[in-house]
Amino acid sequence: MTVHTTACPRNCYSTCSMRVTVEGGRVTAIDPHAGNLATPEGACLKGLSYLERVYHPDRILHPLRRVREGVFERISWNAALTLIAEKLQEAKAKHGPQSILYYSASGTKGVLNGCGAGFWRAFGGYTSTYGDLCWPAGLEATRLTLGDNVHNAPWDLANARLIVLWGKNAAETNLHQMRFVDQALAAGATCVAIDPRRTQTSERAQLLVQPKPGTDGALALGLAHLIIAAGQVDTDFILAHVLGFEAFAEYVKDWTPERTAATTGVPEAQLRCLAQLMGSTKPLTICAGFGMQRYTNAGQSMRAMLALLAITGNIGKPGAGWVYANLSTQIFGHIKDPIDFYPPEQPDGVARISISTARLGADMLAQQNPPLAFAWVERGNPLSQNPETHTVRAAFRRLDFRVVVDERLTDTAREADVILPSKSLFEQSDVIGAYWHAYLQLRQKLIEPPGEVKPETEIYWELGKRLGMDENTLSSILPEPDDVRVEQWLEAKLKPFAITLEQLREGPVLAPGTPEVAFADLQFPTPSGRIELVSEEAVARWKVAALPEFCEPVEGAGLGKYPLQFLTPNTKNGIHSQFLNLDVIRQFEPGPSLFLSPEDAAIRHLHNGDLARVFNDRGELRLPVRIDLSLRPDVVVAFNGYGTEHGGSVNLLSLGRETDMGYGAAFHDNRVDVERG
Ligand SMILES: Nc1nc2c(c(=O)[nH]1)N[C@H]1C(S)=C(S)[C@@H](COP(=O)(O)OP(=O)(O)OC[C@H]3O[C@@H](n4cnc5c(=O)[nH]c(N)nc54)[C@H](O)[C@@H]3O)O[C@H]1N2
Ligand SMILES: Nc1nc2c(c(=O)[nH]1)N[C@H]1C(S)=C(S)[C@@H](COP(=O)(O)OP(=O)(O)OC[C@H]3O[C@@H](n4cnc5c(=O)[nH]c(N)nc54)[C@H](O)[C@@H]3O)O[C@H]1N2
Ligand SMILES: [Mo]
Repeated sequence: MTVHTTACPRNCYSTCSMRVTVEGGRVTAIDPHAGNLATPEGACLKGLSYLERVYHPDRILHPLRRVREGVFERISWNAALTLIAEKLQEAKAKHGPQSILYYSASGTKGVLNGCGAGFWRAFGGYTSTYGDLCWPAGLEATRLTLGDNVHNAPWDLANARLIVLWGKNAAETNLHQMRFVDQALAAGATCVAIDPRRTQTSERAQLLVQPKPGTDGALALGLAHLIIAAGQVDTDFILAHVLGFEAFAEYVKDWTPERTAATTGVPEAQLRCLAQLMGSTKPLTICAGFGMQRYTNAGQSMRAMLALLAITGNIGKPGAGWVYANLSTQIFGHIKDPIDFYPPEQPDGVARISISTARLGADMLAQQNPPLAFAWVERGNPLSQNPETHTVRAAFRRLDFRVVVDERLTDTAREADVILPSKSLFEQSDVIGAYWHAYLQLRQKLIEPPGEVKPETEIYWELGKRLGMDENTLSSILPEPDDVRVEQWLEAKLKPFAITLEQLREGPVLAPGTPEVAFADLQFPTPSGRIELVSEEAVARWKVAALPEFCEPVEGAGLGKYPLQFLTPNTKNGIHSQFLNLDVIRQFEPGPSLFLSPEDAAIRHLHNGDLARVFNDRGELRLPVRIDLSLRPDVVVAFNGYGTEHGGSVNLLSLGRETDMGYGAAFHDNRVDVERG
């Protein structure tokens, strides 16, 4: 029996460190690792469920070839790779290399993930995607305002006197953050949740504010109006460190409590109560989640929220600041493809086309020169997770050939001509970062992959040889397919940062230069060197107003023909489309439901358990009703992550539409109606 340190690589804030027991070549226990000060109590149920997931009968253990719709047969690696190489060469010869789409998403973290883009560059070009489904509007709003995406150490939240969990459901999506919220509460702090839903997070807050979806920008401006009117601003801080306060103060004069209440649906008395709290309690930390970030006005809303911290001087101090996403561990940026985020601006001589992740289906169909013929998907399940499932499916079906690398037969894998099995977290070493704490961690290889499973780097190596790439080219982009070489490759990546694999084998290590308190020196890497409430860069890059002005979300209340806002947030016990097939998870998350307010259910004569049809012009779903006594009327909710097996993805109803900045996806900017199914 041996015990090893490793970490959970899922796209999740917590990125928990784990102590894993291996007996006879099998993982038998997963325990906490106290060395990670952000996650000392260890993994959540999902992390513990790896004991089931890694050995689950749903895992694909060898390459599969499609015989006809829904039917696959086992083929050898040799047959699979030879066929793929042939199809790649055919597409390249006929249309050029850009007829190949390389699509990857957030299935797992890791430095080795960057090898894919390197491989396709060496192939001579490809079509990639820009933007991201997850967080970019908020990243960009933060960068424009503060200059950088860093925040105070997770445990510093215990020092806050007021915590606002804004569009963030930490008790379900960042469990470990609630420990620091609890510590702050025990020391007398106040916690406020801002969410159209009542959640496990808001149950632990003293105040729940339930705005109409997509109106957080207006809410922030109305709060700023009251704070300024009450003379609760930090004038010295503003004079020294804030750009554009006067213009901002002038603009928010119009955001009177009456207008704000009418726009947001938040009662005036509650607005005044929250403004009083924010204007008078220091230090204040706003933990902004991704909720309000999934609308067409997301970036401007987040800029308005950031302004509340700037005018009250709550930045650069213990217990204060903005906790959104911490990019301190993104130190390997040079091997990440910048075009993934910003499309046309970094030409590097390789002929690449880049299409929008948010509009994936429509952009795939629209591409002409050359048209797409081949897709390679890894770490992603776009038929469930990207907007506009119908269009994405049509776009995949239009191609000549599709390869999907995944561990399960997902909705996307079902569309593939060849499915290649992917490794689990215990089957190849990699170095991973995080976006809440700032630890770098080693995700160690602990067991041999089952069946014929190979890690992606090995797949690329073998495929490269069949495509006639020489070993020098391949070894300049990939580690050789051998455990020792993989670790040497990782060691070389770490070297410039004076971190060794041996250190990481013991436990997590903070990324170099990680501050305990972000912006403590009050230096802001913005064009003006100040916190920018007025941003010329926002105007130039995103064509939005220089001030964080409020625009209604495109499918906002009263706009369009459908009466209900459709929110599709995350499940507590899954990560997007992952984990939901496991028995241990299904005990708590048996399947999707449609949550309706009692008012909306009553007018439609719907009761708990009835089958309802939720629909708009884009699609429909049939789901069992759950009446949620605390939901805002005019809002309906179904969690994202479920697919065809459960009646279809919620994205059958969403539209591929970008956020105002960052090329994100405006998933919740989506109106629907509900009727008896
Ligand atoms: N258990 C679990 N944890 C996860 C994930 C998961 O799938 N499951 N995914 C990880 C990833 S990739 C991400 S991006 C994060 C996301 O983490 P969170 O941001 O915490 O999660 P979401 O569910 O996207 O949204 C949070 C809340 O925003 C609310 N919301 C929706 N619209 C609005 C709005 O207009 N205004 C306001 N104020 N609130 C709104 C929703 O009701 C929801 O409760 O979680 C990470 N952690
Ligand atoms: N309607 C709606 N849609 C949403 C959201 C929403 O709030 N509402 N949230 C969005 C957000 S925040 C995100 S981050 C995205 C997530 O979108 P995705 O990243 O596409 O979703 P996941 O289901 O996490 O993972 C995709 C696949 O990666 C596979 N995978 C895991 N590990 C590996 C590996 O090591 N190798 C390979 N090859 N595959 C692996 C998993 O089995 C899974 O099938 O979804 C977005 N979609
Ligand atoms: Mo995400």
